[in-house]
Amino acid sequence: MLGLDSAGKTTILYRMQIGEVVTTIPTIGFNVETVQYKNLKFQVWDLGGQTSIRPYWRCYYADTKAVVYVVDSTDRERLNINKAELLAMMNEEELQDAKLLVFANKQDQPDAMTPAEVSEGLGLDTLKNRQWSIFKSCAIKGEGLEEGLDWRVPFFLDTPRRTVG
Ligand SMILES: Nc1nc2c(ncn2[C@@H]2O[C@H](COP(=O)(O)OP(=O)(O)O)[C@@H](O)[C@H]2O)c(=O)[nH]1
Ligand SMILES: [Mg+2]
Repeated sequence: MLGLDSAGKTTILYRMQIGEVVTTIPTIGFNVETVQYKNLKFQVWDLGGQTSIRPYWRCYYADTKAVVYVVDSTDRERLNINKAELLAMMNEEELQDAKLLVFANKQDQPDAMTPAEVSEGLGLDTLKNRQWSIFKSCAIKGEGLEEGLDWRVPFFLDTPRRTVG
């Protein structure tokens, strides 16, 4: 789970209430929050302006099934930075098969951009060969999180579909 600082990632992690949030600081010095839930492991950290440590992020890409990208929908000023960060991340070799779930967060705010505006600003339409989805959310009220993170849905977990018949 990634996004710029203050997007709402930590809030989402705590709202999910699926396990204990553990914060670790790797020696190279960025915070990684982790929640382990059954066979799922969420790892969360902030993107933005950390070019020197960026190569170390690789250590966390292994077995990534999905990238959850959280956007502060009121933050029009940094929409371009969000776009650059997200597209750079999606270009990473190890993440080529990862699905992308975007939360257009802080929808309770009157000046929040709609998911369509966020999608447009991030350039999601330009992503090739990528399964992606965008949901509106309000992390402080816990709204929209289940719709997005519903791990019973094959989109998120990549569980094989069972055909009934
Ligand atoms: N109004 C509003 N504030 C939110 C929402 N989600 C998070 N926040 C607030 O935004 C700030 C940053 O949230 P945080 O989870 O720490 O962001 P992080 O840096 O991405 O982990 C905190 O003050 C949160 O209470 C939301 O949906 N609506
Ligand atoms: Mg945080």
